Amino acid sequence: MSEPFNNWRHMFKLDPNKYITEADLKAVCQSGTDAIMIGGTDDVTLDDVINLLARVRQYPIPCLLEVSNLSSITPGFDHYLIPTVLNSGHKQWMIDLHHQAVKTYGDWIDWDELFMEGYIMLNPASKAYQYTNATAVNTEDVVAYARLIEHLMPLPIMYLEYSGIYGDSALVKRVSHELEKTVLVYGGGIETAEQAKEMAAHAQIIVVGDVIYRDINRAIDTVEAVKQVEQ
Ligand code: 1GP
Repeated sequence: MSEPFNNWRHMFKLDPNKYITEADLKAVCQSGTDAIMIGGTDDVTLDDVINLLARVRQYPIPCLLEVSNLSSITPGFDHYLIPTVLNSGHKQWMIDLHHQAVKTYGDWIDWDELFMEGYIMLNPASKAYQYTNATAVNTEDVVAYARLIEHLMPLPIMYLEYSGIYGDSALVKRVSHELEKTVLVYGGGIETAEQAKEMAAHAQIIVVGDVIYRDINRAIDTVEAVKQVEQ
């Protein structure tokens, strides 16, 4: 299927709840990354999302909202990414919030702008893992989720989420062998060009988040690094 992200390799994730200087935002948006994703875990407010969207819109780059809660959804993004946390212990993170959103906004949704991400939370110490009441998984579990996402559901995106720590590249490689139609996204702990290259060898898209706020130059280096990698 032809989706906007089919040829993408790199995304920056900006947290509406974190401050970014104008210079750093410009560097991120003009880095050559394929898209900017706006998303966070806690205290994501409509005001902050709209403010960040307006700032990113100064630059000619696709801007996506990764929906965190119902109250911070706004029109104006190129695409909307809708996470469903498959290893959550609570049904609300898999389907109930989505059901509520469609009940409320269903008449106005442009379905072609929405893409569902099958999330697997893999860092028990992360806010996202705890917030969504995720449960521990092993390699066989993750491979089985990949097969569900690719063949049964199916979903356009599988997101291996290590948020805050650098993940297991062997697991990412193993999962990549299961996916043909579904795009594999990796996110978590990428801080160097080498790490970006390693994960980009297996995942189609790597997501770089937190290092933007700690070391902008290293963050920018990950873009060029990914371009050197054949998947
Ligand atoms: C977070 O996967 C993204 O949702 C990126 O992770 O912030 O650790 O880079 P980091």
